[in-house]
Amino acid sequence: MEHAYPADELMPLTCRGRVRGQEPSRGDVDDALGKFSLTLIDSLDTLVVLNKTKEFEDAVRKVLRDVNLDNDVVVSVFETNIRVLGGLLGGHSLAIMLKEKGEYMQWYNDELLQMAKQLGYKLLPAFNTTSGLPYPRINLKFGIRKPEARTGTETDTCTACAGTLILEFAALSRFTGATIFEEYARKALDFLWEKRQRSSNLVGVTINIHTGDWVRKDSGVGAGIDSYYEYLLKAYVLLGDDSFLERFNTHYDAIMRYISQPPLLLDVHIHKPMLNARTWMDALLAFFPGLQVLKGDIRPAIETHEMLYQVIKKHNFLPEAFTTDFRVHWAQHPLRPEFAESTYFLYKATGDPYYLEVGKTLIENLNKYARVPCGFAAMKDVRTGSHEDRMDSFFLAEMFKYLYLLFADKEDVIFDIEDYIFTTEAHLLPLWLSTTNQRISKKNTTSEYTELDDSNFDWTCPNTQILFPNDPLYAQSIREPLKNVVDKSCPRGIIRVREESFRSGAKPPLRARDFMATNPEHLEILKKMGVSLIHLKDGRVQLVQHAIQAASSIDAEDGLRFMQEMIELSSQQQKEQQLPPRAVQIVSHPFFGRVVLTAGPAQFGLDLSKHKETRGFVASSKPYNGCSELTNPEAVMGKIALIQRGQCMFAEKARNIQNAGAIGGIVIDDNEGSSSDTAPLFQMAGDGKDTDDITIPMLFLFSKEGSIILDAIREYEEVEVLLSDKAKDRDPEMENEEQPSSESDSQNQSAEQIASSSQEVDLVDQESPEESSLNSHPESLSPADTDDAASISPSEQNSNPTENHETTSLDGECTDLDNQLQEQSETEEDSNPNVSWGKKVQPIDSILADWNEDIEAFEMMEKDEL
Ligand code: DMJ
Repeated sequence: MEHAYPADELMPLTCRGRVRGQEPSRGDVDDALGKFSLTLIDSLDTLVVLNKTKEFEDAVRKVLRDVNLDNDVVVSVFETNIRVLGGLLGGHSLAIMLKEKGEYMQWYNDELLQMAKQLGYKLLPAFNTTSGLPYPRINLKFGIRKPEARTGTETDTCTACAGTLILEFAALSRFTGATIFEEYARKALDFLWEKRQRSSNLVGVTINIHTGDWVRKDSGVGAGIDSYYEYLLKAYVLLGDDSFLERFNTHYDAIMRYISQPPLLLDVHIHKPMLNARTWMDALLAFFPGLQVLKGDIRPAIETHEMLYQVIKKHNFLPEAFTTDFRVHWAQHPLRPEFAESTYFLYKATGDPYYLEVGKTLIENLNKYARVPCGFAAMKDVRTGSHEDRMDSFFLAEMFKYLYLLFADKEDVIFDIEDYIFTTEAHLLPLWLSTTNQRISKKNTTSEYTELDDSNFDWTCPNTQILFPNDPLYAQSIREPLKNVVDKSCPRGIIRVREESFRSGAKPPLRARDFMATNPEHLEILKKMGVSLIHLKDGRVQLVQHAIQAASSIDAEDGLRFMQEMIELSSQQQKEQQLPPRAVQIVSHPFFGRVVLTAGPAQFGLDLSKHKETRGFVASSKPYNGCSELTNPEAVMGKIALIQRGQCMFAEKARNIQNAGAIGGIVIDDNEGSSSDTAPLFQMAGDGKDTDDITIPMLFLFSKEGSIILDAIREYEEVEVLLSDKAKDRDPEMENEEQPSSESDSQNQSAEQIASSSQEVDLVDQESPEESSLNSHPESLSPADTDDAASISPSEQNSNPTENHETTSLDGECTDLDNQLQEQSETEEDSNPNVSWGKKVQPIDSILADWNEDIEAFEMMEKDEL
């Protein structure tokens, strides 16, 4: 409220509001922002849960006074529904509850509900399709079709986008008596149900809203589908309509049959559900154990949750995507609440205090790594600990609510939470709606449902059995075998072949390094070996081997050798190309290491992945572009020089500041508004000559990140930063610890290698033009992990030497891997951010004075926060 209101979201690093159109576009994520004070609306019912009734009353008044729902802005129908419509309805539900109690909200006269209805009518034009599936976006002022609307040409939407409306729309209908909303949401759900793949009973990720054809035929329980399943089960709970339960059970049966590979949940193809569609999982699926609790299927919920927790313990947060052998696939983490949500439901179901310990870890990590002076910042890269200037509204709507409720006793919450159902955005809708205004005709489709095994219904309502054994050790006994599932995982994805055939050292008839995708002879050889080329939509090519398609078993083994060589080649190239991000951490007052900026490395100068971090105060160089001898050497001497990008080579800038006595350099992009949020990081190249003379570390910051440092200088004059590969612990007490010894430096070095893992391979730059189509892309992942298929998706091959297990694991042994993983976890421990930031030689009195001043400022800041 202090820094961002009335903007939609807080930008916690720059301490201001995110106003759409005023910041560089982030693409689809910005579609949640409708200039309607999103975070305030999304947080309304959180305030009541947290027993901040007075603040809730004030917040409702602000919403009624300030929020305009008629802005000329194109928003996502899905996000607006779950966050804004859901937020208004959750607020309304608790407002009437409070009013009835007789103390607060006595003035309230359904004003939030009226706003919700107004918004509901604004969303209805999106449903104007023959299928009844909504368009993905709508203009709040102009709707869909008008030329001013700037939307309405889309053909596809995600399954979750079309299938996550029923709770809010039905609640709106039942609160107001206007049945149209529930009817529209039901129609969309009916259509999705009709379009399910009939033999697998699964749905794809995206669907054409006009033809109903599946556009993406992969199917999982995470991104793109997640809340469709959630809403089927919850619609049954809220509306008491059996058809929703039957649909849910049919899908659940299919999910457990094909997607669930406990503790993993792996995407498959809807037509070939025995074939995995990828070898990584996304963070959104972390809600699924919570849904399984609602379904009553506790065992797989415990297993998947445990696996996710171990990934979190490894990286402090759940990366946006991680591979089946638990490497980071997409390193960002926007403070998503799904895992906290599942932890809450598992604790409710089992009463096992273990889940309180899990919650404590989540809170500690948030405070330690995400908390910044103006809020909580998303992690740009869980490996480096760098931040993104982003705090999504779901952080307050969901994360705070679930974490608070996890620890709250019944009497800590002023109403009975059991009387409500949580929407996907954790908004609260009262269960009494199930018997109110039930005027919608239900479709009688019971005959369409697959006959399910009776066990599918063991735990559904009304449940006459005990939901789970009332045994405190029950959950633990399920977790125990999974204790080391992450650290001791065997790499998956490569078919195991006979050991001796590989020991013979035989080479494939076509060597990977010679392969050209345009050579017909090569393609013929590949075919013989059972290797097929898949041309991806974006023009890239992927290799997949199906041993059973090879001409003979010998050809199949040749194919495996070829694939093996290709993996080695791609990881080699990856190693040469990788761009491990670096971190610039502001360590001086009042930041104390809490602000971490993502920086690009240089191909010259001190390699921060091999040496200890560099710490120093910053000073701008003169001339600012650093392209000639500095005129202010006294100012940069012993400091980290700031230089503007442009007008000469990076190496030339480095030499000029080094000659002036700088101990490091930060090049700041001259393209105003550029940001690592929107542009890919790159390495600063040398000048084509020998750059061995450059011995200081050089990092690159985009303009937005650079301006955080420049603003800090303007405000605090003395700004001290740490240049490193990975953010260090930001506990102020660590500030004056001993410098790491040279021994720990070398340990840091291997830890760096670990930290820089999981870069994606792009073979384009390294190859001849003919070969350049052999490429990778985060999405270009092929079926793997099947018994008869081995695939290479270079993007999945980790460039990290300690993590290239696939290249040596053909013999099926895990011993080496175990050793490597052990080494890795040892080095990771060694690289624990609890190492010091280095030490300045300073008299003890002055250190203590500084320290006290820091602590005072820190305490002040703590008081001021949120
Ligand atoms: C939330 O907005 C909702 O939970 C949605 O269903 C998907 N996930 C985001 C938060 O990660």
